[in-house]
Amino acid sequence: MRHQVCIIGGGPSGLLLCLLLRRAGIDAVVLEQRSRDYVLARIRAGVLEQGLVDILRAAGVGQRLDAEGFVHDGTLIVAHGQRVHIDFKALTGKSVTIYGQTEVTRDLYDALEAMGAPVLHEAEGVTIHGAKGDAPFVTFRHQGQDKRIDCDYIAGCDGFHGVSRRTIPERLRRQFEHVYPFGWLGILSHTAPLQHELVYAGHERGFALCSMRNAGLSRHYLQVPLTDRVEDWSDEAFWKELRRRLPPELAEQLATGPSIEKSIAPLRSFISEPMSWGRLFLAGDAAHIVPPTGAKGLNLAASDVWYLSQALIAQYQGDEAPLAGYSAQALARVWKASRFSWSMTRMLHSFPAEGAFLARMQGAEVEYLAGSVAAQTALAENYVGLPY
Ligand code: RFL
Ligand code: PHB
Repeated sequence: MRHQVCIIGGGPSGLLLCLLLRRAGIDAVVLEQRSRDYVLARIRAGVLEQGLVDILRAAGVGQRLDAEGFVHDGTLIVAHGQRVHIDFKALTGKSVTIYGQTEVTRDLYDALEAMGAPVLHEAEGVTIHGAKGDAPFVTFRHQGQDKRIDCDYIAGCDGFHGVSRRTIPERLRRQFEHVYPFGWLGILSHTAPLQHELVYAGHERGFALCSMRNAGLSRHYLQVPLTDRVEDWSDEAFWKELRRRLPPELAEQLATGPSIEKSIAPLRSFISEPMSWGRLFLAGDAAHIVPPTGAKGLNLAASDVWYLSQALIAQYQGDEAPLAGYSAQALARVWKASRFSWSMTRMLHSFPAEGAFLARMQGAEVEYLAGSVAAQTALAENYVGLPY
């Protein structure tokens, strides 16, 4: 088999890249190790920056998003006795849209299917060959048969645990990592969202976040020790703890009910440089991970994919500079979004091992935020997404 671009990984990065390339007439294929149902069952991101919304619309997958997504003009931060409303719209002129990653993925699948674009699910043993040379190819097993795809370029969109990043020789990679001493326990429930907007709550018992997917579906999170397991948390215990971490007037309004999904995700910051090697280009979680506090993971995947799609399109038109500059261009935005995610995480979580000094610093930071339009603007401009 031959395709111009072979994309490894059928998460949002890989599917969006495939759609953007195919819309530009470039023959791209996606290899995904899991089944379609498995990919669609993963509950992940929920906050889309304007940049991602614009890309989805331009790619022809904005219809359901426009009909069903919630536009949020701000968010509420409650911590250290302060209640700070960050008015994105007034401070930056921009908003974010609440629309689940699962729905984005479903829309991308549907659009690719309608175009007859190949997404090969349950591709096993995907291996990259010759990425440093002029004739790269990818081998894998699909439906019981050994397969080979020859291509011009390979896009590594296979997430943090994928094979693409590790294909780049270790001596050429610089990895930067910060592991936080806690995780997020998340539940999805058929209950009304706490408020119209998201509520980020810093509390001495730990961080909490009240988010949503739609008017009848809530997504809530609690900071938990890394040693906790999902089985340790009954629904009752979750709701009780969430109430304790919210200010009383919000705790009173919290609607509770049975969970329909419950999972724990550890938090880390991770960046691998460079994001390209020969004819292999990494995008999304394959190259970097951010803690979810700033809602940046999916949005960073989208900016990578945007840069990469434009660079590949230029390459096929004879302009080689954008593809040569892809890694540096993507990394510049990745570092800024990683800094924001790290600073939001530091400001709002409890770090008991770090003692009272940090807790006081966090208090001072939230107090400063509450009293400074400049500080609120800086937070808002990062939250709605830096331009690309
Ligand atoms: P993904 O989604 O991990 O997809 C990678 C795909 O590659 C496949 N794969 C392989 N395929 C073939 N061969 C192999 N060897 C393969 N190895 C792996 C995998 O099966 C998978 O389908 O990466 P991608 O596409 O780069 O997308 C990144 C986003 O999924 C991620 O950054 C976000 O979900 C992060 N994130 C959030 N991001 C936001 O922007 N806003 C949020 O509100 C937000 N909330 C979150 C989040 C992530 C969370 N978790 C669980 C990590 C909340 C949570 C709880
Ligand atoms: C979510 O709804 O899953 C969500 C929202 C905001 C975040 C992280 C996750 O910062």
